Amino acid sequence: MTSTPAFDLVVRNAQATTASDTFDCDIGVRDGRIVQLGMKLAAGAREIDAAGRTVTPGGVDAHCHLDQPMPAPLRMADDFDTGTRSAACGGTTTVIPFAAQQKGQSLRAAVEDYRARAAGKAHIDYAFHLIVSDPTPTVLNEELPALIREGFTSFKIYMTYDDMKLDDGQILDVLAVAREHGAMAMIHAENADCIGWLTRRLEAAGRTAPRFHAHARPMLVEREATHRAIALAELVDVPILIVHVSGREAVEQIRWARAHGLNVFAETCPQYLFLTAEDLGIDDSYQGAKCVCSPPPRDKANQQVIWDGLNDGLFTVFSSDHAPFRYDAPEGKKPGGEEVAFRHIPNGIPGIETRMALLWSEGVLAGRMTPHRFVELTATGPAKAYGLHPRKGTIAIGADADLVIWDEREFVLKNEMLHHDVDYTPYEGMRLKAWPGVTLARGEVMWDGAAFTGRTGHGRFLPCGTPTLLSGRRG
Ligand code: DUC
Ligand code: ZN
Ligand code: ZN
Repeated sequence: MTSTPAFDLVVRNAQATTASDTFDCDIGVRDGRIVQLGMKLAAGAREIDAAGRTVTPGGVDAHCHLDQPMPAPLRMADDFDTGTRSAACGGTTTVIPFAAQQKGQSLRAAVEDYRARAAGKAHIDYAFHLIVSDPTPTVLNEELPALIREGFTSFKIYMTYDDMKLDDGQILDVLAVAREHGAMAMIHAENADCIGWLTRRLEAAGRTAPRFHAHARPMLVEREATHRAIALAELVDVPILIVHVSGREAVEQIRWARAHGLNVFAETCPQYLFLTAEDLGIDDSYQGAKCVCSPPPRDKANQQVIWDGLNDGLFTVFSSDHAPFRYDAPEGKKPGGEEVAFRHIPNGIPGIETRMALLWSEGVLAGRMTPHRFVELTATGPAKAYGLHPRKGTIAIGADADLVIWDEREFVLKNEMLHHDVDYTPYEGMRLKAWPGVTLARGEVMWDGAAFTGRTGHGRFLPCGTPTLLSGRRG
């Protein structure tokens, strides 16, 4: 007589690593969830032997841009199909991209449009942050509170970009809604007027090559805006999360805020560990457009400041800020087919697939970071920051069976290995020491170490709860 297997899947002999512990166990999965952790579990319908390998929670990429509507001729290269395929092949099992409100558009319409873009396409689970660019009384009093109740519990505010930025009064209004309704406010902190002024001066001097993007956005403009964002949050008495922190001057502001007892959280991204302003060009070559992002990468000393902040708890979240624009394309870094002045180059770089391996390889395996800190930054922290924990971001009974089994092997990274729809990676030629050997999303194999094995439509929309980080004292 054959008996029904006790589990749909058992991952055997895992060296399971969470944000706090490492333990040897078998992981029993049923209906997409972890139902048992123990030694010598009964048989599963499918079994994967992880002997000798570390198993971490699947990554939660809490800042990525997929199929976000762009002004013509620009277009993002990755939609929910290619973007989540790429994420899964790199060990990420949850993404949180942005439903972006255009000025004049209702927030509800932006969410409905974005839900339609995602529907049936995602391979892994996804939630949405909102981008609030037009905080009308209806948005503030009706739409935002209702959307927060429906599971859109985080939103991003921009202090720069003409089509997105809010002035200080508007920011105060939006932060007050976050306070009243228990949402996490994410802030893009750069001073728009300083950037505009510097850009005009650079252009007047004929300095329009991609590398001057970094000259138009020195650390001072990030420092000033970070300081102002902290002051505005203090006034409203609400926690905030400063996104894509690039270096020392912003870090100092956040440390100051923390030292004064304010709940100021922070995120950083791979580009601030592995790129410098020199990657935007040491001459006027247009190739530097590949690394145009905001804030721009800084220098080696600032990379070390970011490593220190990752290790000492300054940062809660390590995201990709994947912004997929093709290099050699009229809808990408060469708008309309032209090599344009830096102010017209779409901001952002691809990185949804490389985020986890870069930090595992250069952080954990290079001895710069503990595996627990890696898990905290890539999975547990973002899940807590955005109301997805403990379903996402950990290895525990009841959590979704989102797992990465790591393979240690040396190789040279090439864009042709990746699964996004972008024609380059900024990390081309980097020597890495590891890559996910298997990615499981709710118990299904998405990546087997050689090929994408996921299923279109496997990914489900996740309504977010109140961010766990907000349950403590207020700022
Ligand atoms: N900066 C952003 O703020 N968003 C997308 C990409 C970028 O570089
Ligand atoms: Zn931003
Ligand atoms: Zn972004």
